[in-house]
Amino acid sequence: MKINRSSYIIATTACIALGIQSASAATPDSNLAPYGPTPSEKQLKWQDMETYAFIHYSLNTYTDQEWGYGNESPDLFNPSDLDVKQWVKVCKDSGMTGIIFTAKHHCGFCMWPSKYTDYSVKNSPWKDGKGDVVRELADACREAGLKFAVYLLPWDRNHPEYGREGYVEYFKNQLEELLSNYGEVFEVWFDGANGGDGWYGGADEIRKIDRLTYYKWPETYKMIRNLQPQCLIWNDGSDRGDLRWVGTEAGEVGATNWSLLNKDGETDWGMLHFGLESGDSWVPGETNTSIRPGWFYHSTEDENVKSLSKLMDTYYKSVGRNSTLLLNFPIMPNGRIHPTDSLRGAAFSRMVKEVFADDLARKARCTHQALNDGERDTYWSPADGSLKGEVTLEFEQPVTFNRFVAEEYIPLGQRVKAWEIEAYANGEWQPLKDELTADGKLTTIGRKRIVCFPRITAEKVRFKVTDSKATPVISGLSMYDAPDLTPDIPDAGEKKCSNLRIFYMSPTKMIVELGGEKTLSGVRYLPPSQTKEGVVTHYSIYVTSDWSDWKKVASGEFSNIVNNPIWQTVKFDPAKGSVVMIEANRVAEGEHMAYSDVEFLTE
Ligand code: FUL
Repeated sequence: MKINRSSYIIATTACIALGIQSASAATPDSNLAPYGPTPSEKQLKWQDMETYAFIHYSLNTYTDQEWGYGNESPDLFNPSDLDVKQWVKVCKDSGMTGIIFTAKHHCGFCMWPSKYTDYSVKNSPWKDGKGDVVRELADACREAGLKFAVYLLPWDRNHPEYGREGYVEYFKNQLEELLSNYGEVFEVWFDGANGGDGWYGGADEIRKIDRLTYYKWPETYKMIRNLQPQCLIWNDGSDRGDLRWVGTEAGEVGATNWSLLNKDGETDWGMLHFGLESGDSWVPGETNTSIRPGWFYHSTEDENVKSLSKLMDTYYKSVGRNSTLLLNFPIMPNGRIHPTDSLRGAAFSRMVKEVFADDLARKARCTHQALNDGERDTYWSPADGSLKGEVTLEFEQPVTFNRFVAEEYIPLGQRVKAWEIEAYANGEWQPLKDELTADGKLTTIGRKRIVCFPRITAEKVRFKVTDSKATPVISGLSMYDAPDLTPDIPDAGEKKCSNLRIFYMSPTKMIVELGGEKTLSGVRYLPPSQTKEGVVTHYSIYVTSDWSDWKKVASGEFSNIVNNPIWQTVKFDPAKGSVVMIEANRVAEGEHMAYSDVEFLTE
């Protein structure tokens, strides 16, 4: 990354001549050295991708599940209209710069004809077993100028050897296949869900592994670096990869977000969500979420595609907080992305473009050119090495705006710990507070920090760094007037609709009276959202009309409910009853089951 010193010096001189306001003189410091950990070239390039897509597609799509158990038949995979070009178009139109594809999810089914297993598309009716979804997608991405990457789940609920030595070799072989035969891969995603119950070749049992040692990550990492040196490793809480999970699938990282972690040791939730100020390694956060409540397609969620305002909120809380946004688009059973998702994605991309179309900071009568030249390789830094500094942007005509963006020059490290923005309006300086945080305070900046606040008209705007680990190095300031969004449908999980009589028979049995006999065909369960305590992960459902003859109508697991606490839908053969019992066979934490809401599907 080139530091454009000459334009910097010209800019500074011009600004001083024109009288730029600056508490600590903004003169160039030609000896600025990096401070602390710094990003690699590939981490810098990755962060420039800003928004890229996840695509979840596997046998789950055909079983209406979030996690397969590993015993689902490959016969299920027979899409009538699989069209990777449509996926690529939708993703491109949604502003996505790349795609990460679920080559293998928890069920172990391979979306490419791996030579190491029969549990793959080669034993499916689709294209008479001659198809390769990974190949088609990788090619379509390249053709359309999108980057391509793979999600390969270490936990494989199908493989007989899972939990034993043999599986680790198998996993490595599969990764080698994917990294050797499909061109450039920009990221490998190793989901953190690891070990538990599964089919395991018919053993149908619980297998636990030590996630820190079992997979022999150091060897695998060596192979990845060797085969694809530019590829980033996403790994959740195990051997440190190049990127980190941000501790939630809700689509937001902490407003304070350091791109740092320690090279060794466990990472707790706080470290994932906020980074670690004192961390010794550059491990930036990637914010992942789905455009729908679930990761896989469920027709029951067709009405719950995230609203435009929710997607914008997600953008501000990911890209706008020194992270990237990995946004998931599920594939329908026919092999295409649903039109609502595609329209919402396109609206999102248009809105992002519209919000950031006109940088008002450029209209400042005198501004520091390195700060508003639109270049990320020029920067401003207080001359005296001070940990504080400020710059004022002055406007000939008052400007109206509601977004402010600051960018640090991260090749020299992430430094800023606290900053402020003030607007001079109606004869006084007023602080602008971030309306997307509880206290409105501004802490880290990193690659990009977007601040949202109510629209204001001002003659001058002051940017102040009030605390920094080392002298701040700022590469850009910009201001925008984002159009108002019309409020739209609430997102899944926000509604509360039950007013039924609910009581407990024991800490793990919840009874609901339906108010008369009904023909019941399903139950929906919304877990508590802020805690794992009482979240039901495995359930049985019973129905009765006389309180003595209980008919078991369903049992199973609520997959991924801990990381993604959304409505869970269980459908079963219609059964008559006036009372329903939901039994928690397992809860994520604690002894008592808990819920936010339940609903019943009746005929
Ligand atoms: C999770 C998985 O368990 C989900 O199924 C999904 O793939 C998501 C992206 O990661 O942890």
